[in-house]
Amino acid sequence: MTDKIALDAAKKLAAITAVDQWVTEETKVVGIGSGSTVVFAVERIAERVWKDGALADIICVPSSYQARLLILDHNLTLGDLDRHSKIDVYIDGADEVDNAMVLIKGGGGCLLQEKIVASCAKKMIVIADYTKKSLRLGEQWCRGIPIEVSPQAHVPVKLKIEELFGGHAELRVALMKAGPIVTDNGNFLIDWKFVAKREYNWDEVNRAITMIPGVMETGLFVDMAIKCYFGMADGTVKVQN
Ligand code: ABF
Repeated sequence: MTDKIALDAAKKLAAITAVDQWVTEETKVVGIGSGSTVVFAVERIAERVWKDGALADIICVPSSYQARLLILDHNLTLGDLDRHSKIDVYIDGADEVDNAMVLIKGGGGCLLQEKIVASCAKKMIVIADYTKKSLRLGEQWCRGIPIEVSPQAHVPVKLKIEELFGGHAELRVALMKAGPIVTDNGNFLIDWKFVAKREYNWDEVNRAITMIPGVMETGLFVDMAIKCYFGMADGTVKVQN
């Protein structure tokens, strides 16, 4: 099997297992994350609705433009936080998950809306392939921690983060340096490569970075997810609490 096929199989397994466990007849509102793993979760929800005739009235609240399109493409009911601000369960992928269930997210460019939707959910469940599992952050995600910033503030925010916590922060740019990547919210992204060997208190780091004027949100999700389902290379699923 090629890497891509193996990874997709692992993502799909994690997604199906988590959806079957957490999206039940009692679930009224489900939050839909972003990224390639979530595609399999939405497919599974749609299969349950359209093939099994289950989950008839389920409402799906998106965390990105991609998630919105996924919901519409699968003919599921699109919700929003104005009408559905109490979400039963939020299902999303991650770039890296450490042993304490701290997540790095935003590698695909979505994080601000994801964190807002996650914060409205009673439970956040992470689905990922085996490459996302780490003992400590930095083992897997060499691109760093994504931080969404107001375009005007990207230089001062970068300098402030480097001064406070070391490492190197850089503006995320499009291929061929065609310009900065712009998020769904019209902001820029900074990827902060922290010092891998340094011991960080991620809760404190997250709070401190969030306080810098111009920062919209960080891709550090601390104390948010309650369970992570990893699809493993051997066809099993590892569940982390
Ligand atoms: C989004 O998708 C991002 O927050 C996260 O970076 C990424 C995970 O993507 P994938 O499932 O494609 O690995 O949720």
